Amino acid sequence: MTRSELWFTEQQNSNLKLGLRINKTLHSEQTEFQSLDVYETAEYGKLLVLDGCVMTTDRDEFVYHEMISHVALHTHANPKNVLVIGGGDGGAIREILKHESVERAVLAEIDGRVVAASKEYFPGIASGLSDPRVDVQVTDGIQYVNDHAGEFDVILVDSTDPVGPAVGLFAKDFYHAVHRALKPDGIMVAQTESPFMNANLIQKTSRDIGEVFKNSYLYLAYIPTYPTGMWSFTMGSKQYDPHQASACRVAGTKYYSTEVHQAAFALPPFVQELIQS
Ligand code: SPD
Repeated sequence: MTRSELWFTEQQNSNLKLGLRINKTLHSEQTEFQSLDVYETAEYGKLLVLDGCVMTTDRDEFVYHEMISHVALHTHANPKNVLVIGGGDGGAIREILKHESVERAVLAEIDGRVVAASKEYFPGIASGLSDPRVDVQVTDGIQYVNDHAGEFDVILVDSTDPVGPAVGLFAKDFYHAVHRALKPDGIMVAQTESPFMNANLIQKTSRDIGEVFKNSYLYLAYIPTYPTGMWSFTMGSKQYDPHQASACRVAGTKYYSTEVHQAAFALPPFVQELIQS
């Protein structure tokens, strides 16, 4: 049997590409907001691509979804109301629902086609979207936070990369709106890209979130199919300190643990320098 010579490549800059061998193209469309493709890859299972960028794969999605969710949800003493902005595949929602304290999880996703494609091609990732605690809103996340002051314990910004529909989700005005949408002890976490590829963006978001919130913290996780594999998240917290988080209170995680929570905040000096300058 001959191997397919079809490759998906994410062009990271003029010198760097990430490539995944494709067995089959399962879906391709241009939505109102972006291009959306689903491929079956030879190494990483099914792959969701938006505007040419890897969003998630069956094989490594757990790292990103556990780390964008559980770090904040274990830092907060009693998270009941949680909002995810973006994240239409449902992976963050699936993790949030593992917390018994959570009474309501809202997903504010601008592109309903992402939700539909995830339900069809990634049922394991989208599995929480039909849970009675979940409210799926196909809407602009920026508008949603502006309209819901003081409602949430935790807000997760599970955005695409800072191009196209996601640009506004990396702006300081948006972090102010997120701050207003949180309760007095609320926490936000935003995905903030790769220290190798996006140093300037990390510097800016860290500074902006640090100016808007009482405290900000950067932490890392390792995601093979994201550019360079090293990925950052930035937390803004009104009160809680993630170093004082509870021990892991959910079962069945494959990356997140009590120890990984603490270790994720240990930054290599070159990353530490980014957020100090
Ligand atoms: N370069 C990849 C950045 C994507 C971050 N969001 C992914 C969405 C998965 N729920």
